[in-house]
Amino acid sequence: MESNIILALDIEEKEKALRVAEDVSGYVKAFKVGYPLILNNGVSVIRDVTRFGEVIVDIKIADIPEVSRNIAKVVTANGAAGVIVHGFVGRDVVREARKEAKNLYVVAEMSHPGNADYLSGLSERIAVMAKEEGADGIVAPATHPERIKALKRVSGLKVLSPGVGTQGGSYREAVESGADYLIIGRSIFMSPDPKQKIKELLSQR
Ligand code: BMP
Repeated sequence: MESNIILALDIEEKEKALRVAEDVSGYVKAFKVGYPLILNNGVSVIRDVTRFGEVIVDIKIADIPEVSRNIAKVVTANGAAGVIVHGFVGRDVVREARKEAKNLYVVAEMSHPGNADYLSGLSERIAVMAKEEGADGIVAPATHPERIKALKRVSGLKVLSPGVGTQGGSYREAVESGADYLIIGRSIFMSPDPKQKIKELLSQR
């Protein structure tokens, strides 16, 4: 099934995460694997999840360029089809991470209230830089769908958008605002029937 949902597997327990991944396999575009799963189970858990679909690793890389490149290299060697890097750390970081990631996604703006403290004032510049450095997409918030539209317009990049469901964003509004993929976690994996939940969301398209 053609799906625009990236399931955030923010689950610490490997067996549970793999059960959910198996259940929804074929109904998601990819799985997003991050700190909760990797810190508790080791980097090899990335490969485990790839049995059920592509994996985008989200440890929001935000280090100096050389270290960032090496982090991207390690997760790619362990099966990551894509890597997420923070944009606020600068162009040189994105450029180095680009060298090792198969697909690179840059966080331009975040979905939580604290985004307004600092990051939101930089988002347009980050999005343009991401495009110039050859990123495959940006991350922009479904909690503020007008920002999806604005950041897509300035960058021309694909938008991966978190914030639907538990954080208050609407699937439909995010899609209508131009989100290419929706990153969704709790409202799917904590529901009694994750696959059914995904089908319901997709039927709103
Ligand atoms: P949930 O649907 O449970 O709120 O999960 C959202 C996911 O998207 C989490 O994995 C979180 O790390 C990620 N995310 C986010 O919520 N906002 C952002 O701005 C960037 C993210 O990567």
